[in-house]
Amino acid sequence: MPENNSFLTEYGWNTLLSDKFDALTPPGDKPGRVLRVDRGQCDIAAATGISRAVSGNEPLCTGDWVTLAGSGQIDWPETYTVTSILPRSSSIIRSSASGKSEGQILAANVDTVVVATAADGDVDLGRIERLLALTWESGATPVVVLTKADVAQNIYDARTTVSAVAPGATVLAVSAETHEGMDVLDAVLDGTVAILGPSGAGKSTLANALLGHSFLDTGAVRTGDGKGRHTTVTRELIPLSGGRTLIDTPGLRGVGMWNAGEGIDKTFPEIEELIANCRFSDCSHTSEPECAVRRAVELGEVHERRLASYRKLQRENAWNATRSDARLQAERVREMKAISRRLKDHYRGRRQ
Ligand SMILES: Nc1nc2c(ncn2[C@@H]2O[C@H](COP(=O)(O)OP(=O)(O)O)[C@@H](O)[C@H]2O)c(=O)[nH]1
Ligand SMILES: [Mg+2]
Ligand SMILES: [Zn+2]
Repeated sequence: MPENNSFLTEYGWNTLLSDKFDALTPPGDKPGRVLRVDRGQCDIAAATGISRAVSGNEPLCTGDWVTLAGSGQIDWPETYTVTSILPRSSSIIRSSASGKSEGQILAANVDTVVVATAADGDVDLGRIERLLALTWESGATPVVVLTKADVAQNIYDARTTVSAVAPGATVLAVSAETHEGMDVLDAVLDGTVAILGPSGAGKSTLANALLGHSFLDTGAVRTGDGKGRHTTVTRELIPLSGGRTLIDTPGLRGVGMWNAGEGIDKTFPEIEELIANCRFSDCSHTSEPECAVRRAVELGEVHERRLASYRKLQRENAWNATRSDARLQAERVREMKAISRRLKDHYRGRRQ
């Protein structure tokens, strides 16, 4: 039977992915995209429609393109097994909130990240910078969106202020209420889109506006065979128009820096540029002599708040790296002990 991946096209399947897939995949395996992950299983979109699949060994995340073995029979939707993950074009990683010293991948293959901020109150610039660093690091392109433009005090001022902390990023003001700016936003959103921002920023409302219908209504599931089989799956990845998709990942409130050095540098290019001129290569830009960054702050060329924000993210990034080093160290010790224990058992066994 010829493969028909037209259903998958709605989830972003294209010729580029098809080539990647053909080059990497054993014959017989089929492509799929992860819509949501829970323990050991996931919801996937495949040519046959939406199914459940058994996860393989590697940890999956929403947005992953995977190879599937099995038939994906309509009455046996779980017969798919994820056999491998296609290389990720981007991954959004945060230091895990649970205090574990590991990075956590929130979403993969994201092309555009909307950094959402409500324009109707005090705009938290530090949070925007944090999310920008996370986004640049991930490989996705950020678009900073000031939401609730209809109820902002002065949307032009807000946009100017935000643009100053988002060099290299597009900054837009929108209202999901009046639809002001929505067409411009729609035009800049490309590929797989994720919306990040604090609770109350208007993320869900924005998602609904982009989808053109209520987000919750999207729980109704299409099937590939048209027989109307109804499965209740909660999806975090939803088709937008034109093969674009929207990822709505819960739990993005406390995003910590994880291995995000390059992302931080890209967020603060005016500071990054100066660092090479500091006298000490490990300058912390606090009280060292001949610090080019502090000098620029004194001359009013770099904003004090920007430097403080930069240092905060850098410190956090370094701290998380230390934690991860400590964890790797502990793991290595545990492994060594396990090996020596096994050896001991082995030799003891031989002596008996
Ligand atoms: N006036 C106005 N209110 C909005 C707009 N977008 C969102 N809101 C309101 O802001 C609140 C939070 O929005 P919500 O989408 O739930 O935010 P989320 O927590 O980021 O998903 C809700 O009461 C929305 O009705 C907008 O464009 N204009
Ligand atoms: Mg919400
Ligand atoms: Zn310095």
